[in-house]
Amino acid sequence: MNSKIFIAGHRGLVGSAIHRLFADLKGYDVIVRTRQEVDLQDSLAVRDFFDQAKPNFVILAAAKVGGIKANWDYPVDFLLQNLKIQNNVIENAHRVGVQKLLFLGSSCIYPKHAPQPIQEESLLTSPLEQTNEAYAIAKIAGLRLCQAYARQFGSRFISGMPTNMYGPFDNFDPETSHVLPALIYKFHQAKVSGSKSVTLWGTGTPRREFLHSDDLASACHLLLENYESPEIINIGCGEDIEIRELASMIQKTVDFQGEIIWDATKPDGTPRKIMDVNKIRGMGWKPRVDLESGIRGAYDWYLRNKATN
Ligand code: GFB
Repeated sequence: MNSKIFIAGHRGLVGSAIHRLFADLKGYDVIVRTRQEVDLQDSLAVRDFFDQAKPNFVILAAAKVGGIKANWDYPVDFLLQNLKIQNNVIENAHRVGVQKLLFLGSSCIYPKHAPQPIQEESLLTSPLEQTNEAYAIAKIAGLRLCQAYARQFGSRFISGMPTNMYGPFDNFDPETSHVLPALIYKFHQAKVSGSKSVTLWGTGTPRREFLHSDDLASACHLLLENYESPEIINIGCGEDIEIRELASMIQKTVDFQGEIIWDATKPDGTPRKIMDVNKIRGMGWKPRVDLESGIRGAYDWYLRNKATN
């Protein structure tokens, strides 16, 4: 008999990739709900949904997410919405006897000045980066809640910590999105409107690691079926680049001929956050999408689905 798996957040960047993968796998019946059908912030709605659906497995990819500016401008939304979503889903998963739950956190749970590459053991060893503290605190509460269920009830509630993600179904809004989709949007708009320059945020010197959402989906599959420890596990590609280099790559992909202006009045965020991925690599997983073709694919998706000329 197939196992019922609830993928929370299936319309987002990460959840949609996980949905695509599990929809094609043998042995699973995938359950998804839109926000209109079940608002995960509504405890009663989530309770009713779990009573009726009774999933065997849960992947919690639903979250309020955004780039550096959105995190800074809306700390209440990032803290409160994420706490509500994860508390409702994790508590009800336990209540109806879900066999295994995978909670997804973020690399921003680690201290601003954690030694690089960041090992899982760096969690809570020194202060967080200010620009995304609200989101990080919510995600730390989520992973700790999973660990608490594991300790108190023996629940198989595990937590994966993905690095900066990108891919289809990303948010391309220039104000609220992460850097990679924001740059696709900005270079494309500048190209079609004939602008001579594009203004990017910060100094361009921070370094970030980027993982394609399809690679995260394959990591989630592996962890759900093979990872049993309540200890968190990093999910990344193990390589990072300067934001300036990323900008050049996207500029080239979009074929924008103008100049880049760096607005240093905007925050840089954490100087560097590259994950130590030895733990998940040791399980035989590795990413398949290289950054250049991943950016090409994300731009193609943007052109097909979002771009207005
Ligand atoms: O991806 P991003 O918004 O967030 O920004 P974080 C990464 C870097 O790109 C920062 C620079 O140094 C930004 O200043 N940047 C340059 C830009 N131009 C732009 C632009 O037009 N838009 C954006 N968004 N950035 C996020 C956290 O941190 O990482 C989240 O805020 C989450 O909570 C996520 O953890 C993974 O990488 O700094």
